[in-house]
Amino acid sequence: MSARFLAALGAATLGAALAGASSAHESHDHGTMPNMGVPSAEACSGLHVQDAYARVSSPMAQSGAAFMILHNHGETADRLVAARSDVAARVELHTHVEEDGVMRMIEVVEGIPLPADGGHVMARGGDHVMFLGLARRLADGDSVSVTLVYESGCKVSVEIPVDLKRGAPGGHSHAHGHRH
Ligand SMILES: [Cu+2]
Repeated sequence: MSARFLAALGAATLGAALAGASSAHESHDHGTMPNMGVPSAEACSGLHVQDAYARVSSPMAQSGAAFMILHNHGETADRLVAARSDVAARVELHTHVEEDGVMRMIEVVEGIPLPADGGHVMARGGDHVMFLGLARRLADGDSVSVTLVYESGCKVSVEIPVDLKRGAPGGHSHAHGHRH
């Protein structure tokens, strides 16, 4: 058997394994949906949002971001898996990573875990809710309706005020070219 054939075989096996993994994942998702149901209001009552605000980097900005502190006062861990809003064409969960000394933002595909009786800070320079393709301009004093979707099936709606005056932590994070 040639080395080339072995390599091809290896790639084919890997491909098959990946295909298997992705279809297994899909069927898993579909399988859990029918019995997921909607959690009771009580079951979701421990999911709180504190100190939320949204901002844009300029009046003409096509995108914006929201920051907040997520609390999970419940006894089971949960995970923020999505955010929805009519204010933008797309709403994503983002974080910042440093690559070659440059801060970039990337989508947090796996969501943001919230331990039982724990929380998570979404703040400037870190995790945020990203609004891509704003449907309208955002100005100080406006508010944005956002629904936070949790892994448990809980949905928490929040009215987030637009606050353009709030300073960035550290005060200089806007000097690096990455703006919201
Ligand atoms: Cu972002």
